[in-house]
Amino acid sequence: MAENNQKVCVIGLGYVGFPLAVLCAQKGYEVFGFDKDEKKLSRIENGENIVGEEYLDEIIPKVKISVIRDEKEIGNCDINIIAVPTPVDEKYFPDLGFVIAASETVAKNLKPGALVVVESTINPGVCDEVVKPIFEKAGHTVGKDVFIAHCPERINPGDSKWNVTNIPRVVGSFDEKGLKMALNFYKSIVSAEVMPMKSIFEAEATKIMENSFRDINIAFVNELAKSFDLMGIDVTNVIRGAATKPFAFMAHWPSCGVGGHCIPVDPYYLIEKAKELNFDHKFLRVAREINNGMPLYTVELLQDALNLVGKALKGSKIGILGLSYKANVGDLRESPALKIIELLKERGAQINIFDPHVPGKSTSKNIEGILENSEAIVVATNHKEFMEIPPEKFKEYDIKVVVDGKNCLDKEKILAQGIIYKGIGR
Ligand code: SAJ
Repeated sequence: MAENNQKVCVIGLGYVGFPLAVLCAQKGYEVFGFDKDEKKLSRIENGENIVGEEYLDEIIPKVKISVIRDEKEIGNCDINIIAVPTPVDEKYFPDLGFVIAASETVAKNLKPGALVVVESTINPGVCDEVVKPIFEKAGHTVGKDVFIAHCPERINPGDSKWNVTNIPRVVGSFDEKGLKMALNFYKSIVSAEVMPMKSIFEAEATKIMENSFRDINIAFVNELAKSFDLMGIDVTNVIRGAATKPFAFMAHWPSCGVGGHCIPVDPYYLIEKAKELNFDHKFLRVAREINNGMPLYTVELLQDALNLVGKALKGSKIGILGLSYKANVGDLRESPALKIIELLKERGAQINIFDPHVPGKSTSKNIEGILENSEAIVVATNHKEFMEIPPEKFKEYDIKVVVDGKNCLDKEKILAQGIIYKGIGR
């Protein structure tokens, strides 16, 4: 629970910052939220669950989050959490603009002696080379009148089991006092292990390692999917077979691409940092190339399947089921579906889109609507609504080809309808 009425300010009220702010308020902190997006602030004032995570629904009505519109009010807070995006630009170069802006805002208004924790995912060295100098330039002495720590976020949007209340954390700082302050804070809100790292660099490296681990393992099964497809082997059955081994194997699944705010982005932070030190993370680079190539691979599967029924991509009516980067959420960031649509349009296909979680960007209002306007279907997101489509329905609407980009449909039943089915590696 909160110590002696400490005030917490969360800078960045997205899928990471907002749940954290709610949790801090629930644990007795006086919580303030700061965000550039006025809409978010007013929605929070209206008591809305602005990230839509169900576990927050019952907590929000019982807690108070005060929004800050005058950044000077940050100066009342004892603990400042920076939870802003760390994207990459179109050339996959890290964009620390949000972290820099947030750090400058906090540094300008800092309460002397306050703790500043960066939760945004960053590469080793960012706290030392980017964040710390900002506070020093503002006249603060790190370890004396400001304490800086890094506690990388581990939010998994849409996960009904793991969330900010129970996910273990790692924490690193520049100094003992900063580490102690950060450990005390996270131990007061998280009902899971909070592991102190030997340095802030180790804390930065931990998260990048976690997500790079995921990216290379997905690339591994994506490459297997391509080779096993040529051998007529269903890679998903082989993965299930390998997963019967109770140790030393961790299943990942091939798909039409790797999206989201983290997995396809974080490895580039490490690749670029190591490049500064003349080290080439070729393995990470190759994994990124494989995963970035999956949308094109999916389009080529569709093209070959259409050719089997005497059709070309050009002029064909293609229905895209799903825009979001992962199941049952409405988040488009780095979504492979967007790349697939771009590639199909370049090849002259006529596109229809339906994603129940992204109605604003769907051209059809429902599944029947998209099926009646399509000759072939690409499943780009494994939303539960799509997995419930009876295979007969594809036949009913005379769909000739189904490309299952998330291997989430019943292959045998679709084939039994006389429809060409192509999965990713199955
Ligand atoms: N994907 C595959 N094959 C897999 C797993 C995922 O193709 O075996 C694809 C998904 O379809 C999606 C992308 O990769 O497009 C990312 O999937 P994700 O499940 O990692 O989803 P994120 O990015 O929302 O959440 C991840 C967290 N996910 C899990 O560990 C399950 C975790 O890595 C981080 O806590 C989080 O990013 C973060 O914030 O860094």
